Amino acid sequence: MPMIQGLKIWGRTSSSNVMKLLWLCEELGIPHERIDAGGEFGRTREPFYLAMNPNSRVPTIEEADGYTLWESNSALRYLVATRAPGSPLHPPAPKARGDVERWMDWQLASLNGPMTTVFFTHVRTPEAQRDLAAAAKAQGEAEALWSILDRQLAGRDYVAGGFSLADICLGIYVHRWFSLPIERAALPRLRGWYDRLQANHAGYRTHVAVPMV
Ligand SMILES: N[C@@H](CCC(=O)N[C@@H](CS)C(=O)NCC(=O)O)C(=O)O
Repeated sequence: MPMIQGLKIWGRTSSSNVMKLLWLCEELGIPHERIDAGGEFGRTREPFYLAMNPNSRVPTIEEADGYTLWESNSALRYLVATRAPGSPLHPPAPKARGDVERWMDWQLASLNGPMTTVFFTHVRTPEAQRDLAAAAKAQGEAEALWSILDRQLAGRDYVAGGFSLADICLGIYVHRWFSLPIERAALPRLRGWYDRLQANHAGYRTHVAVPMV
């Protein structure tokens, strides 16, 4: 399949959801141009951006033919479908695909809320304004969820067996979990998976396992 050219990724590199796409592009060798948007770069409330993404959020991807897509997990699926159809990163077989997709959905539906609270409290909120009680509650919720993933990783190198989009969706948060200045329960299989992502995936080291800002 000839590589499709002209992909643009709109979004700042410090966004965990942008990181997912940059990591996938490195895994699959997908050529792209990244354009800063969101956070201190603004742009997301300008009419041209709102026409692509009415949520004023990053990432948004834009194809050379004008097609645009938001929601990072949808963009991951789309990029595999258009650049690497049949890839084990998003396996075509229904049961294998189900195993990957449920963890992608779990990241957005379950882990996203508590992890966002913990991360924003400790990294993006000035000390005097931190709601430490809310952060502690969210940390407890996050730890219970990470314990579920720790059990899932028993006997598996990656979340759904082989390396997949599930690892990309969840890998962005496990770096934050182990880097935040908090006390954590020992979850050795989770830690082993985090170490494996760093050891085996250059895209993870470059785009995800970086200082938190
Ligand atoms: N569910 C959306 C969430 C997008 C989102 O919340 N993005 C954050 C950055 S991770 C954002 O745009 N924040 C505002 C900004 O950067 O201006 C996705 O997965 O793409």
